[in-house]
Amino acid sequence: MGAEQPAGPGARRLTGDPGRSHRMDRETLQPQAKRIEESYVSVERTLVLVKPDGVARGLTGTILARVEAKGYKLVQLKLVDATRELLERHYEEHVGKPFYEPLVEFMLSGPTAAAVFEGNRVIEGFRSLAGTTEPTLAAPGTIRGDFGRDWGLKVQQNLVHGSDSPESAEREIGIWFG
Ligand code: IDP
Ligand code: MG
Repeated sequence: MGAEQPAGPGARRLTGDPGRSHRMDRETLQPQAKRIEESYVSVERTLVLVKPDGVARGLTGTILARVEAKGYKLVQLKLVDATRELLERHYEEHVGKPFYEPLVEFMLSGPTAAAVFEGNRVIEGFRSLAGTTEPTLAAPGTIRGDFGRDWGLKVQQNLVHGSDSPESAEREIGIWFG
């Protein structure tokens, strides 16, 4: 983990770099690449959801662009019509809270864009980009602060979800992409 992937075959064709010499370069450079890789701390992954309000408002691209512009790497992406069963697994920590059922209903109200982003400290980095849970109080400059507001509903429609720990990230990525 930690090393960037080489550009895809299309990029290689554009530069006219033949596949054979590319392979030789990789073999020659491998020991050095391995040393560089070992000098990095482990790369994290996080689950990012653009919730149904973000998708319905046409903000999916804008939101994902902010995460990419920050420098995190998009590694998986799909549009999902979440089922109740999936949402009950995803939000199991909130079972019994007053906003739980409205939250599940909200997440069932339309498609969600599910993405996995990768990068050092991406979990806290994304949550910082997202802003605090309540969009009224989220700082301007954050996703929730710039695009969210209180709509007077039982659940806060706050555009995005981001995993809150490496353990939740792996669990949630398994739920949405497993
Ligand atoms: P987070 O998304 O900022 O991590 P969580 O506490 O994990 O916040 O809550 C999950 C989601 O449930 C929130 O994003 C929000 O949509 C909703 N929510 C959380 N707390 C409340 C609340 O007190 N009132 C209404 N909705 C809430
Ligand atoms: Mg949470």
